[in-house]
Amino acid sequence: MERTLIIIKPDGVQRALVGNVISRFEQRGLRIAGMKLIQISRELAEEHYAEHKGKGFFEPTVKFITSSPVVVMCLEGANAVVAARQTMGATRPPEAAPGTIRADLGLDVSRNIVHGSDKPETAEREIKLYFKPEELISYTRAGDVWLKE
Ligand code: DAT
Ligand code: MG
Repeated sequence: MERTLIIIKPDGVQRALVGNVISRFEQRGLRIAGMKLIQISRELAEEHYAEHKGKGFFEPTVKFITSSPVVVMCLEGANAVVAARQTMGATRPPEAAPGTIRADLGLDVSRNIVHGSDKPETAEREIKLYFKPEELISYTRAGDVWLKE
């Protein structure tokens, strides 16, 4: 069982795509371990995007992610990191495969609707940025036994 950190970015919330995006992850089989609506501070955004500091898109990306509320989720499941990235699609919507969130719902890299951790180690770091341990709940859904042999 693996965990990943997902953010429905300001464009997703403002375009009323929250339910659509959550549905896709749920239908994939991923389980919601934690979820909340928050407004990201500049400090948190800079820490979240620290690996991109110095790049041209860093400042606009920080401005954007702090511009309006976001939904943060911790999702749980087998290979959750890779599975969620697949369901999201490639970073640039024109390169994302049809059927993915970024291809179906977006057009431009700067407004690509969702964030998802890129590696298990990143997920561990990012989950800690957004959730206290007591905000994450481990439980079993009735349907979980139907997700694998
Ligand atoms: P991902 O979000 O797929 O992990 P990333 O970590 O390379 O992609 O970049 C983080 C975010 O920064 C990305 O979702 C959107 C923004 N971004 C990346 N490259 C960009 C670019 N060339 N122009 C504008 N925004 C960009
Ligand atoms: Mg990334």
